[in-house]
Order: sequence, then structure tokens, then C-alpha cells
Amino acid sequence: MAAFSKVTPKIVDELRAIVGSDRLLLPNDDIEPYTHDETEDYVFTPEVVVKPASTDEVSRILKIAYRERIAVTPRAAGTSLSGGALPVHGGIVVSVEKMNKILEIDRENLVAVVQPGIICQVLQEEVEKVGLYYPPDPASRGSCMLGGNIAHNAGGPHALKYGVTKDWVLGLEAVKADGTILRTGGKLLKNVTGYNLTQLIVGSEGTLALVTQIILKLIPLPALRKAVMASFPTLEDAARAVTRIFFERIIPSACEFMERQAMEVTEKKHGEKFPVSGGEAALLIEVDGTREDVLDEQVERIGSVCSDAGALDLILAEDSSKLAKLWKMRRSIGEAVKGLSAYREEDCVVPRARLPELMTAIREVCARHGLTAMSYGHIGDGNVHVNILKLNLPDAEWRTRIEAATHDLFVRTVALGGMISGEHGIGFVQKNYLGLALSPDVIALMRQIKSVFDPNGILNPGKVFPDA
Ligand code: LAC
Ligand code: ZN
Repeated sequence: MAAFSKVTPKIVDELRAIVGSDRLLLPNDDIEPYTHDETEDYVFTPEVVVKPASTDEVSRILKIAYRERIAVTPRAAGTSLSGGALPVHGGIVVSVEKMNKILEIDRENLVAVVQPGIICQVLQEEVEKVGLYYPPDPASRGSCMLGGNIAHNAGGPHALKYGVTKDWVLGLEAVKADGTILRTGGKLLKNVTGYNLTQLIVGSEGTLALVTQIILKLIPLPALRKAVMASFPTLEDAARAVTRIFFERIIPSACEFMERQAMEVTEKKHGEKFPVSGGEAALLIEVDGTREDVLDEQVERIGSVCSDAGALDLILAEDSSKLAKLWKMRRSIGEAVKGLSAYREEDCVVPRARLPELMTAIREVCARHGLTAMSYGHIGDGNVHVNILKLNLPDAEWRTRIEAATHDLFVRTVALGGMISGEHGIGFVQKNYLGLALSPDVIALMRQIKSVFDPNGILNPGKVFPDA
């Protein structure tokens, strides 16, 4: 592992000369928010936090870090669920929070140009004002920033119909470890001019370059949404219903899964009930579009499919306020479940048709290791968040069991043709499992790519790649 230099008082002075005193924090300042992200209980204290306000400032900061071999952890809102924003080697945290502008909403080209510190929901609401839509919407859309969404290629419920973040990124401005400013792509829907560096940087978890500007595709806003919610006797029944919906040749705008226990915890926390009762699990299936009659017909067919698949209880959310309430509850499941105890959040993804087997695997692995899981997630695209809870287990017992259970669950997931992360990324928490999913040759090639962008390994060190 590369040894990194310390941030000396002289280097702090150099950084201060770039960003000024009010955009630089030292460990004696209020640095606590930068010591963690939303991944379990990890805490790492950076030696300095800087908040550049321009690409030029980012470049000058990285030039210093490169020259001195100091670890740099890029940070947006710190909502990572894989430890992507943890400064595991101390060093410099470069927060993009001051680079938070929408630079342009270009209605002629259906494109937005934004800085990495813009909050996802703020962008969505701004483009909605002019009848446009930016679909990727992680559960944390009210607080996560586009920079982090790009770093982790974030998904969310609407990825099922509209794709994930990468599908909306047309171009980037990004700064390499040595401070070189790169520009890729453009306001272009087609572009095969050279290697697709845009898509190489998206999802690279801040290990290749620090993104400073983003060109995003937009589409017209689908004006109408309707939904079905249904409960099922078992997790497997719910998973089987999902595949049947697609046999109807309907692509829902979202198809979410929630285990009963997770729903109950959320209900308790919010003092409000989900509208379907009974069974071990429920589905929330949404369709969107522009014609009421089309949506009505689709909702009816989805309802019939659910009934035929054994639904115990079923409702149609016709009006938008009912639907908004359902989404609010759905988006808060993660937080509610994780409030119960220490936990590990797995982010398995399998081909949709293998979902019933994944459900069985989750159940069997947890039973074998004496652990409790509460799962939920974007089942329509094969992505299930498996929250395994510590509850009352002693610390040492928990650590042993969770490592073994994670290993077993990932082996089963990969055997189903799946992968170990669908949307949260590998980051710090999953890195030592990477070899369960990718071959040594593939990992070696990824390491070579990393070293071309960042020969000294200063950008987001300690992430993605397994420990040596
Ligand atoms: C969600 C987050 C955890 O889907 O990805 O709620
Ligand atoms: Zn999710």
C-alpha cells in the first residue's frame, strides 16, 4: 500500500492561499461531518478539509497533493452507503459543496450543465419547472449531490424504466490526480470520438478523477403517475409476481419490494401505515406517462397479475398525494431499519428471473449464520438491499458472523449470475469481496487503468480494490 505524506503546516498554508480561511477546516474546527458518511459506524478524521469553489481551485489543490503524495478523498454530500466518502488515510478531503450551481438548463438541446455540489432533488425540481425530467433518484435524493451520484453511478427506483446515472451523463469536466483538467463528451446524444472516458469516470468512485462539471441529458416530464401496491404471502411469491408483470409487456416506471418487518419498523417510526396488510412482503409498482386511459389500463392489468400471483391485499394509488405519501414512506425504509441496531447493508443484484432464488438464498444464509435480515429495494431491476442487523449479538460474534454471511450471500448471488453491488458501489466496505465477483485478470486491468489516471494512488485510496 502506498505510504502517504502528512499534511504539514506549510501545506495547510499553501491550501489556505488557494481557498481562503473560511473554506478550510482543520481537526480542531467543526470537522465531524467530514469524518463519516452514511455507511455503518466508520469514522476517519481527515487532516484538512478544503472546499474549492472552482475547477481551477480543484486543480491547484490536486497539484499540491500530487507533488507531496498526500491522500485525497473527494466528497459531495457524504451519503455513500459503501464508505466511498470515508477519508480512510486521513489527508485532504476535497468537498465540492461550494460548487453547487446549475450552470444552464438548455431547453433547445434538452440538456442541463451542473456543478457536482448540486443536490439531486434541487436539480429535478428546477428542470420540472420547465416541464423537463432528470429521472435518476436515489432514495437520498433530497440530500445527495450529483458529484456523488456520478462517482457511484447511483440508481434509485426509476432506474427500472429510465436507467441509472450513467445513462444521463453526456459529458464531464474532471481533474486528474496531477491537476490536469480533462473535458469529455459534450451536449451530444451521439459521440464515438475516441474512447468513452465519460463512462469510464462515471462509477469510478472518485478513484480516477475529481468531477467538476457535468453535462446531463433531460427528457420531457411524464405528467401522470399511478401505482399499485400489493402484499404477498412470501418473499418468493412477491419476486415471482415481478417477472409476471413484464410478461404483460409493461415496463413500470418503478417496481419496489419491501419486506414486512422493514415496513413495520418504518410505520412505527413515522406513525403512519402502509396501505396493504398481511404477508411477508409487498410490492409498490408505479407506471408513468402522459395519457390517463393508458395508465388506468396498465394499472388494472398489473393489479390482475398481482392477484393471480397470490396477492393477499391490493390497493391502487390513484391520486398524486396518495402516491407521494407512499414514496415518502418507501424512501425512509432504509433509515428506519438502520435505526434498529448496527447493521451491514448488502446491495445484491441478479437477473430479474433469478429473484425468487435470491430471496431463498437470503433466507438460508441468514438462518445458517443466526442473523436477521430486513430486505427492500428495486426489485424490478433485480436489485435488493439486504440489511443484516446486529441486534443483541455481542460485538465479536457479530463481526465473525457478518463477514461469513456476507461471503456466503455474495457467493450465492454471483452463482445466480448476479453482482455484489447494484448501485451503492464497492467503496471501503465491499472491497475485499471484489474477487468473488470479478476475475483476477479483470481486477488487474482495473488497477492498471487506475495507475494511468493516478500513478501515485492518491485519489480516494483504500477504496474499490481488495487489500493486498
Ligand atoms: C434505497 C437506498 C438504500 O433504495 O438505496 O432506499
Ligand atoms: Zn436503493
